[in-house]
Amino acid sequence: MVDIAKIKVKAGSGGDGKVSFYTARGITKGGPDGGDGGNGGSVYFVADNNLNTLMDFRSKELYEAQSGEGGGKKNMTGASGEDLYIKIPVGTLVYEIEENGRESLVGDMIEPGQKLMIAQGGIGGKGNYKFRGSTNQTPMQYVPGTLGEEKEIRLEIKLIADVGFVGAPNAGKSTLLNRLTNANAKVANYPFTTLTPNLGICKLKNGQSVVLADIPGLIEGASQGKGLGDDFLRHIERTRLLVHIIDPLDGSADNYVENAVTGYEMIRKELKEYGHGLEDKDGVIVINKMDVTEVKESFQEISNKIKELGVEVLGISAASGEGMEGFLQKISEKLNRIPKTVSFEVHKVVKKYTIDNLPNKRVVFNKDKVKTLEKRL
Ligand SMILES: Nc1nc2c(ncn2[C@@H]2O[C@H](COP(=O)(O)OP(=O)(O)OP(=O)(O)O)[C@@H](O)[C@H]2O)c(=O)[nH]1
Ligand SMILES: [Mg+2]
Repeated sequence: MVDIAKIKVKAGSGGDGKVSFYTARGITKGGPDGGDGGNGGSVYFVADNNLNTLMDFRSKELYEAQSGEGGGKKNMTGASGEDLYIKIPVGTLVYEIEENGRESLVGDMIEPGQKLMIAQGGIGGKGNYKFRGSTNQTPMQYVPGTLGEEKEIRLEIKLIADVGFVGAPNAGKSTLLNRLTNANAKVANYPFTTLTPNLGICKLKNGQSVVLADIPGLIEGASQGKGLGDDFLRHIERTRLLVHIIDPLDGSADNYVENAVTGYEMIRKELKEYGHGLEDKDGVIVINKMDVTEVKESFQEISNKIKELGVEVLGISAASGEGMEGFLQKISEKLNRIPKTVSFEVHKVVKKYTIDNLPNKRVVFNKDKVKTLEKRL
């Protein structure tokens, strides 16, 4: 899954205003008739539900909207440049990279169809017709079109889900996702089966639909790049609730209680190292593989030990379905108490210029035209 991309966006320039004078047979000193330039096209991002990767942005770097055309004779306004709409997956964050390399979040595209203007098209200049007046009957002035905005952008997908599954490799995260949803995540008896996140929708008893996210396994030192690293944790940053899935069989044989406790602590530590608020998210802790006798027999002791750490655990079996009802009940209760805040605070609003607040509006005298006109007069 390509979930990060860097691109450049460039809006179209505005067309220049024109300097011209009306001519017709027999009329040599016609009045000014230079039209205005057309506006340049702007660049927009649009959130699209049918996309789930930023792969396409790997093969193309520059995204450019069309420029406006220059003004014409007979006071004709130049054609406007067409806007460019770039589709990106729902859940994509849009960062603007400033010249000093700093990034600011300018958009969080969480609603399908959501639009964000990322680069405004240049504004068409004014033709000399606009400068006519009783004291300026042969105006040589025009306003050139302004340049379109140009930006460097970083896109980053953070999946939108209610509940995120975290745990060591092989703990049974994908098995649990497949049991509860229509997902068909790959399951296998070796670590790092899941390489990219899987989503599934689970219908709760109260009719509520909950989006579950299964992510790759975390190991000790993931924050230092061990295993698959911890970048994929970004995909559970938006979740409202985490489910820790613990496999007591993971570790030394006969030491199931110890395995479970250290497994839980390892995940807590890695979440903390990652930061971004994951450590503070509410969680449901489950001991998986309760269908295995050894696990079942150690469950009470595991539960007591983990309770000493201040948290409660549930016993489930993703494989047999044991404990699912209580598990879903718990999720439902917790979610009811957690507000749906899935978006990130956007720091900077993209400036929107009009002809009145243009930062670089200039009036230019058309020298060539002055010469020809001098000749003519
Ligand atoms: N006995 C038993 N085996 C299970 C259970 N849940 C998962 N397994 C097995 O454990 C192995 C790992 O399961 P996965 O669902 O792929 O584990 P995962 O946590 O997604 O692993 P990664 O994707 O590698 O992080 C598979 O062989 C599963 O069949 C369970 O409840 N009981
Ligand atoms: Mg998996």
